[in-house]
Amino acid sequence: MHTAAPVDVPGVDCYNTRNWFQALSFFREPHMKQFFPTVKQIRYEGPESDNPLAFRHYNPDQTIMGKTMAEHLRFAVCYWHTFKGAGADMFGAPTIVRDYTSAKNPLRAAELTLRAAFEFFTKVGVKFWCFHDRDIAPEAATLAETNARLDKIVELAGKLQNDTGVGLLWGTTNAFSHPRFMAGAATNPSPAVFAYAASQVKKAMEITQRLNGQGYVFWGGREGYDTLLNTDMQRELQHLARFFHMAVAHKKSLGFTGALYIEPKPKEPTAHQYDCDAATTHAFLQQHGLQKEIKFNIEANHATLAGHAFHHELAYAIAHDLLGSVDANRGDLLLGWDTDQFPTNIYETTLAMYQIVKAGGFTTGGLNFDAHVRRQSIDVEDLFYAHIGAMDAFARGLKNAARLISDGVLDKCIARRYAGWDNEFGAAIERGAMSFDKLEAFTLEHGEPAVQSGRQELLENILNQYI
Ligand code: XLS
Ligand code: NI
Ligand code: NI
Repeated sequence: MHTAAPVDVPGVDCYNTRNWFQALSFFREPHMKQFFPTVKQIRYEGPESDNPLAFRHYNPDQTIMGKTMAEHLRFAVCYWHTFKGAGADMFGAPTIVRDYTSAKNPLRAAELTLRAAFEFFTKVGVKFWCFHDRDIAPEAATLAETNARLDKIVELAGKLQNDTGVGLLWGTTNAFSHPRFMAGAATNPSPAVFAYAASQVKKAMEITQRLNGQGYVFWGGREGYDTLLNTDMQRELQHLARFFHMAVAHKKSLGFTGALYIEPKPKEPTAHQYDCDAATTHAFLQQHGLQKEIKFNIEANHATLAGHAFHHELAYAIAHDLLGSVDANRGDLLLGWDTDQFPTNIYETTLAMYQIVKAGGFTTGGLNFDAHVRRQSIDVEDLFYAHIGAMDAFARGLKNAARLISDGVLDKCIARRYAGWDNEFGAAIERGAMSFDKLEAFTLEHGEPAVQSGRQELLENILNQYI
């Protein structure tokens, strides 16, 4: 193992850009090689800048509605796509080669990758990262050896977090790549696989706690089925609920104070995934008495795969006090699968931030870029362009949303549209003081109700004025 002495950067506060420079000095120590030497700290240069390696809109220290942009947006970089993704697809080999993954010794490669990741987080100026257990340390022959590898890497991750001020937004487990999980993890027909998955989640939760993670995610990669011909759906759903109850119990026994999130997705890789969308998952949580224990990590591309708009899934989660965190990406509607592209659509980031800011913003959650560069984007600079564009897209969305909220234009229209419910008659229905008999009597007395325009086109025009 490489044993470079840790460099202390006291009091690094990443909400403050000046301190990012301080944190960066860590990577400039003579014993430390830079992994991204062609890229310096990314800074805000304003909308007129033509520097491709600068922010035009994301100005972390700028205050909007009482919080800085960094506090509102709580950006996170995901480890799996950004540092482990190599551009392979089902028709082609990896296209992306990084020197930090090339070491023969798998633990040495894991360590170099982690160091590269923290240089990247610091240079791009995010406050958080997210990982799967198997992203940061490769699986060994036995669970015990795998866990020992994790412990080593987590120790280094803890040091790098301290040195840079970058924190863990959430951790998770990969219980879908290994062949043992081909028929699912918690919904596997074999209790031994269920047990393996539980052991993995137990460890992943413990390392998340050790790294001060603000949350822990469950994405049910293969928790669903390919065909009902071989599936006992009722039994699998019971097992899934049992698994979550055990996870909640373990969280409590650890004293882990982070939030638990389920990340709904309708399909892919399974034909049908049980936590299909926010509403389906909400029903599942209620059915099993878990609605107070688990919130949602809403992913944009999963929303569209489920046939919903991203902001629909956010609005549904918010309406039921279930919004925890967000995987910020987008799909390609022409392709129709989970392409995990970087978000660039200002219309969508505006509508998403409108929901999030109106609901009071994130507490433990944030915007995690669960996105990967395209297969032909093979240079390290492409990783930076991708994150800069995505951060700017959300910064613009935030600014637009803040203006929409403070001007109250949509709120005023909605209040007018529902005004009937504020008078005595509407209020009586709402509080349950009416019956079908009374409503029939009202209708017979008042005749045909007045109708009003929904004003959709006008509202769309108004929205466009803010974008
Ligand atoms: C896959 C999911 C996955 C989760 C974490 O579609 O988005 O990456 O975010 O397991
Ligand atoms: Ni995701
Ligand atoms: Ni996804």
